[in-house]
Amino acid sequence: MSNWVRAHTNIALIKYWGKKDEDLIIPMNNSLSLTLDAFYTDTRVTFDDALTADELYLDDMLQDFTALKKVKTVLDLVREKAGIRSKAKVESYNHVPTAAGLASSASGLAALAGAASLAAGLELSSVELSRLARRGSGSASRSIYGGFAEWQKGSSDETSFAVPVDDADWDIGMLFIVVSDKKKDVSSREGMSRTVRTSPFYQGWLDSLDEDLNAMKQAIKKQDIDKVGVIAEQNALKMHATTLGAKPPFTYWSPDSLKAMDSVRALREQGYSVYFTMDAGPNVKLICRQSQLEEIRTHLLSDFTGSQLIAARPGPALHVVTGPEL
Ligand code: FM0
Repeated sequence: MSNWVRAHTNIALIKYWGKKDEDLIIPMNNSLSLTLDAFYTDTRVTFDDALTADELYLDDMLQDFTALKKVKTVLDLVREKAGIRSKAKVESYNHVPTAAGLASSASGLAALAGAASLAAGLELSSVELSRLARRGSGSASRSIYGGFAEWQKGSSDETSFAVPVDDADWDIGMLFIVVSDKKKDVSSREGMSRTVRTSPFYQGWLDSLDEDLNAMKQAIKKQDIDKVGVIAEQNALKMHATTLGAKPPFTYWSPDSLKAMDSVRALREQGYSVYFTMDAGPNVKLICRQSQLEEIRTHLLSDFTGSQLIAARPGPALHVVTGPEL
């Protein structure tokens, strides 16, 4: 039997931004995402008595201690649950169409949760897998599912997990605009922590979330691409607004991010249902009809190069694969 597990990345339409409990990764708010076909991670875990320390190989390269930190959290939880003492070798392959900083902790930690529990002989439910992935990285809790998923914040380790919302088997897709990042990085972990602690705008973000979440769920149910897009775009802009009020302030936007936003607005003026969202980096992700992905991509080729534009469709849940795709 193969121990390789594949998890696809997800992009939040209602963002997770801020933790109530930084150790257990309990979020301040519910979030809602779409899992995508284009980006995924294949991972295998082998528990081995002969190892003296956990090892992480990412795309065949041995990683240092920093990269191992989130991985170790998940491995320790699995060892504790399964009564295993051995160290583990983790082999992981990231499938991102370009080397463009799109590698996501969401697919990585979700695949690890699946692969480590499989290797340990644990038979976990989706909810248990979601809780386990959450401890590695919050957004990974949603990558257990295909289609749309909602991470319900809960109030404890037991009650904070994602659930499926809709299989996304309708005319929706995403187009990634990969822009260069010349600025110094503020990780999402550090960025959200600083914002919660210091930004006077953070409370405003929290206060408007219930409304966004409810409207988003309605829009998904009605398969209304324009409503989904409008709400997602506004939600992302509000999240990014909180970072400007932080001490010290920061932004994930680059000049090219603004250029991409302008292109989206111009396409909208031409009648396309197209909207954008952004995460903890300068790349811009477009929400549009799956049936118009290629048409929109063609239009954008006047502003961006082909390799900057990556189309994605809704992707599947966590699953076992016969071997890694190399
Ligand atoms: O995905 O500190 O999961 O909802 O991408 O590991 O729990 O990397 F930038 C916005 C993802 C945050 C929004 O944070 O943080 C979203 C974000 P961790 P993550």
